Amino acid sequence: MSSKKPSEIPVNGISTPLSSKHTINRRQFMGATMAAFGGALVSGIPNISYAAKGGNGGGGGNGGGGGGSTSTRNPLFIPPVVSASNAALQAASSTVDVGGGSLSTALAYNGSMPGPTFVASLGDYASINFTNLLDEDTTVHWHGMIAPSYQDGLPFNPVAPGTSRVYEYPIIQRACMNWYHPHPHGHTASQVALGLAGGFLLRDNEELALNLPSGAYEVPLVIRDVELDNSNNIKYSGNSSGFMGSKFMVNGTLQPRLEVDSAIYRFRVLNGCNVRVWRIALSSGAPFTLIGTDGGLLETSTMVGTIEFSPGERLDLLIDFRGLPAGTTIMLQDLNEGWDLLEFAVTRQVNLGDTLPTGTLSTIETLANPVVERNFSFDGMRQINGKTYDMNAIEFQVPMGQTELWRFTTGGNAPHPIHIHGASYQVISRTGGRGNMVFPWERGWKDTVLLQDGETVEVLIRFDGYKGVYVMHCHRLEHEDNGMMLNFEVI
Ligand SMILES: [Cu+2]
Repeated sequence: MSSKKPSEIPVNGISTPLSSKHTINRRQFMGATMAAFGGALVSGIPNISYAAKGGNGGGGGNGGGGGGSTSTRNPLFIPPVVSASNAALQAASSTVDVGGGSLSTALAYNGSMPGPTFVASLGDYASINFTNLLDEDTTVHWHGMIAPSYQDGLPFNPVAPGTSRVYEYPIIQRACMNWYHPHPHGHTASQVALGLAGGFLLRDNEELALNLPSGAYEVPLVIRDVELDNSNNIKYSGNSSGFMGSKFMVNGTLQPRLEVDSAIYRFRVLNGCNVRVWRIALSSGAPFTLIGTDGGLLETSTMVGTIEFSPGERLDLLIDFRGLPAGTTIMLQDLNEGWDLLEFAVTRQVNLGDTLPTGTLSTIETLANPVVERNFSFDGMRQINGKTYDMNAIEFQVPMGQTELWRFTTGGNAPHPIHIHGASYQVISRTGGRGNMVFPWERGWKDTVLLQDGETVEVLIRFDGYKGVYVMHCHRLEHEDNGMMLNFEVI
């Protein structure tokens, strides 16, 4: 599935070029274990069985759970992990394994869906040579990254079919999970829905010092809905309102299953849908331990039973499987649709002595005292403040280093996930709609926040990165393509 060398493909979870003693111990431990298990979770190695196609919700199953299980779910794909220094990335029509050897055509980065998980650390220099092998313009936007305007993959800097360019920028921000996806004006929704997206993990010393679960115990989860045609190929069937698939995938796998040890796992979660808002919970009733959001770690962890998050938003979650006997299964569920998104199957009891973090995770500067207020109304399905996107217009200018209050409202047609490029922001209030509150998963540094009907959301923002033109837009991708987007310039 991937053009990467097998050595770059982790058995399970996210390997990282940085390591602490603790990390190495865990990885060695897991490596030995996985060898004993025959590497059943190695993604991209189809567990060949084409029988029993067409289960509910996610489609085909193959009975390939391993370990004597009768599960009809498919091993969760883990995208290859690649250093962002001197990397190559291609977007092309590809054939991908959507679970248990069932093949689909899709658009993919480096033949992998999701694309490779890039990893870089604060102070590194990302350099990614991108080639567009699609038959239309695309860009690669590094969602959440603080990058110069020309490196940000903006719609006015398209990469034509058959051409290449290098995206390069220093990593100047704290540890977090960003992601990358196309951002060409008018074609973002279809390209993303057809498969183009990938994770991008940033590391720093503050995060490393916490000794959070790593290696096989840190797993990305890109959760999205999907539509398949009669030949099992991924298709795009959106309209100007949006795209809602009738099935779901986690990391490109239909009906996925992840075998876990009785240990604490760290999940790096992305809502990769065009439109859908997920409301996740565990079937066991156990809470998630939320440790981070879009822009990295929270100040302290929070236990939460359900989390609602919209396209583009990320969650850094710990799930505690300690003490659970082998044979235990727990579903990660979406309460909005009643879908069992991912089955966790405890297959092995271990005693790592791992504990949930207590106390301070991170110190976050609190933005305060805005000197300018700006109001943005997200109206209909294509307008901000009564205007559709004009690629050649700069709607306003923002001085570097100035704290501002931006207020989002909507006249309807939500969900509108509001995403700003070029800086992270802090959500300070919500009124109306779901209530007068900022949810626990909206704390810390954010770059995307959900605006539902009837809501007004206020954020404080300060641009400290680069001068230049950036965009703000609705991350309901069809709304974005329709023109619910604007340019502004940091001066
Ligand atoms: Cu919208």
